[in-house]
Amino acid sequence: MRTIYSDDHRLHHGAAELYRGQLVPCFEMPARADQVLDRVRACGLGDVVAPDRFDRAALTRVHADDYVAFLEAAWAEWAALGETGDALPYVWPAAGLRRDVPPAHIDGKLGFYSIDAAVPITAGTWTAVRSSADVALTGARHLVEGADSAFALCRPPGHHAGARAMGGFCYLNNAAIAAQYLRDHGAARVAVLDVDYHHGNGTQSIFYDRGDVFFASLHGDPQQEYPFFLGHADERGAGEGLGANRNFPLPWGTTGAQYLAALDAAIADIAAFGPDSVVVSLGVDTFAEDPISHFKLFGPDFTAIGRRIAGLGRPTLFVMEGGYAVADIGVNVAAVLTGFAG
Ligand code: Q9C
Ligand code: ZN
Repeated sequence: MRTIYSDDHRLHHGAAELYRGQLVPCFEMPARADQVLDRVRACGLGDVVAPDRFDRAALTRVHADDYVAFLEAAWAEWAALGETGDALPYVWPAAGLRRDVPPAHIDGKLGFYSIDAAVPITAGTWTAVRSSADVALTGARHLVEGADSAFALCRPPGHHAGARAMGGFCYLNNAAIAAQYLRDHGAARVAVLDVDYHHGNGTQSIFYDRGDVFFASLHGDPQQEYPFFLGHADERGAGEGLGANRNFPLPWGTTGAQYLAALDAAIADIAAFGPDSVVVSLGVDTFAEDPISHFKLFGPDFTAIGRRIAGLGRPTLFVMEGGYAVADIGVNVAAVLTGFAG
């Protein structure tokens, strides 16, 4: 399996995030991708290649044009105020406030285009974000060209980003952009399987009313876990998408055996949908030692996840999402990928 990777991710390095009432160093850091790359090389998974550059139009197939324009300009607008630290949102158009008048000031835009404050924008963020999407698109292109699998080592991650909102360390939804690319290049039906610890709210919302892209997610129950406001079991899709969305909320403390039982159900749903290709939002923050998560998966469980996905027998693109136990993230990702490759 080929890995697609770019050093551009290092240009995105936020300083701090809110955690239990304090500003702490960002959990989503460059060392994460470096660890994964090291393990991919060490385990002999396959070649590591640079991404191709894709047109902006590939991004606006799933994101609103004004949102992409906001991301492109955000740092310049922030820096024009004389700011040198990270741009962060601090006010949102929640219930009772107006969403119909887009603000002109960057402080307003940051809140208008986000769901939370876990999205620092730095001088290099857009370059890294755009490159991360290129990494995913290149992986999708490999599938279109006949590869049976590819690993898009994306950073920053993407699955919390919606059509018009950043959030949860995510800016562009790499998995959704890749899934749409596959749809636009010959795949009539695509399934996205999200195994990150957190619900893939952005991916779900992007495809919620569509019957051509199936979305299945296993994640911490939103009753007790971020993103709290999406990811419940009764979200089954809408309109033409009714039946093409499936959530498996799981409680804190979920073990490997419990997780794999839910995964079997998700995979049965995907098999019944009959996708031409599969995109996996691959987070390993389900690991027992993850610092911000509460599942109890260990190394062999990650191998088992990969093996089960291989059982679908479809061309499969793995897209890197979360995982914050930095010392172990590479081992756990490599376990999924080698489990898949057999
Ligand atoms: N400071 C992904 O795994 N939590 N994102 C914020 C802790 C946000 C996780 C509260 C978690 C986002 C891609
Ligand atoms: Zn996550």
